[in-house]
Amino acid sequence: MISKKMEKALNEQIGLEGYASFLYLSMSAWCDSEGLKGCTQFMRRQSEEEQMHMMKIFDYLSEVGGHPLTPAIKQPPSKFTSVQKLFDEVYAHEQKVTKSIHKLVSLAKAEDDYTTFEFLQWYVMEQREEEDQMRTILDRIKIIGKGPQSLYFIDKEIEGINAEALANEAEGEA
Ligand code: OFO
Repeated sequence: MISKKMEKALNEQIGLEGYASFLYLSMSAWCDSEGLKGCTQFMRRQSEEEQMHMMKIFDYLSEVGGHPLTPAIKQPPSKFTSVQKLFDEVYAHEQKVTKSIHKLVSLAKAEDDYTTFEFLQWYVMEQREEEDQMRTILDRIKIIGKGPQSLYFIDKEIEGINAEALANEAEGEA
């Protein structure tokens, strides 16, 4: 049986993952309106991934005798000033999620809740990968620079990163 404190903290995490899913969905719509096909697909896949992260905690809470709550999600921004700023925001959000996961790990440790501690390890790894991916994207945006066709090349780059992520996922499922 999970403690009330841990249950509350995991429910808050459900809200954070849900917000990330909506934020990335909103970003995909903005990318689409800018004609950035690769970025649209990338953000759409990220949104679905965050939805899966949310559901994983939702199901875990039920499994351990807790009560998962459907979160109230505030409307994310729908306008972004540039692709670089958009990815800056994604990176900042992922860093916030990482901090929150680490706090959950500390709580699980403090409560000697080894089941939740073990469950959270997947998220620790996932966040490391996500942050690494966002740093790679931001580095490449910087390298491409601000030339006349930079948006075209950035979009192509993100399309490639997305295809790679999809292939890795398919490999993981095989
Ligand atoms: Fe689930 O927040 Fe990142 O991946």
